[in-house]
Amino acid sequence: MNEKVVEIAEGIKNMRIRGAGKIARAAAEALKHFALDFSGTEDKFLEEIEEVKEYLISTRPTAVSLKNAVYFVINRIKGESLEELRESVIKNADNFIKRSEEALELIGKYGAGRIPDGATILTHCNSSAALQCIIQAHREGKEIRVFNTETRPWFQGHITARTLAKEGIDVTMIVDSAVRYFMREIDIVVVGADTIASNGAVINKIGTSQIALAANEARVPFIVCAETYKFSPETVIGKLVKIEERDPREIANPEDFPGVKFRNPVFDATPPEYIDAIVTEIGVISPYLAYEIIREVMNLGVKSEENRY
Ligand code: RI2
Repeated sequence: MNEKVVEIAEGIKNMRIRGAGKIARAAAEALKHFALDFSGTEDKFLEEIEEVKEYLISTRPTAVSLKNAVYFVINRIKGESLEELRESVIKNADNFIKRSEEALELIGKYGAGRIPDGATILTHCNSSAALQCIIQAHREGKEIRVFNTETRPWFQGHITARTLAKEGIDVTMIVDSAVRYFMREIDIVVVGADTIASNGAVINKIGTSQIALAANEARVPFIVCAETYKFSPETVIGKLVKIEERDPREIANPEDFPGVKFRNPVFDATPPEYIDAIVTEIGVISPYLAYEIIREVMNLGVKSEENRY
């Protein structure tokens, strides 16, 4: 297997590369490296790229962004000769990365509009899309304050807190279990997404659904920022989103707790009734429009499961 592909795939697996958008762009980059470095016949190219596809998709099971990126590049391969095939993969990968970066910019603009001047925002984990909205609101001159969860067990909240502080935004980090305690101070919750199902349920970092419940109880708006490639075509044909369970040693050393079992699911699902809006690059929508996004943007042929994104 191509060295660069292995380096990226292992980086995604061990979370050196993380965040649903970043892993999608990294997967596209891996396919580009495969094409750049390949030497052999056309048939071998097509055979090996299938192996690379399966390998990349196997690295993390929940974020559909990863699969959608890989399918975006592979479903659009055109050409007969090796040169044409390679060029096509490189072009598709570059195209995906560019579209993904442009999507973030637009999400920032649209999402910032939903953040009132003087707002206290709560965010969870580390989402580039959510941060884009918060930072954009700040750059537009809005006086905002952010509470962010540290986000056990990987503490992605540390990245969020540092990023916001660097931007000069007033940020306060809290433990995950303090969310309801602070909810009375919050005006809006802004989070990202790893996958959005056809019924509008949002799969995001573990703990998101508890935050949504607390927000709902306190009548605090809850918005999700997500590029359209976070929507899952295969949920239309009845597939359930697989929730990744990682090594319990990410929580504690089981040897220190004889007789104790550990579970470490890293995502959960927030039902659409707890979500006020989803901010995408094609507009701010209700979660109940998820199916429309999947159908129109991803051109889903429900007849073919392969026909993703
Ligand atoms: P962006 C992350 O997953 C978090 O759950 C975050 O909310 C989501 O991806 C979306 O991130 P992980 O890779 O694509 O940390 O908005 O497990 O950056």
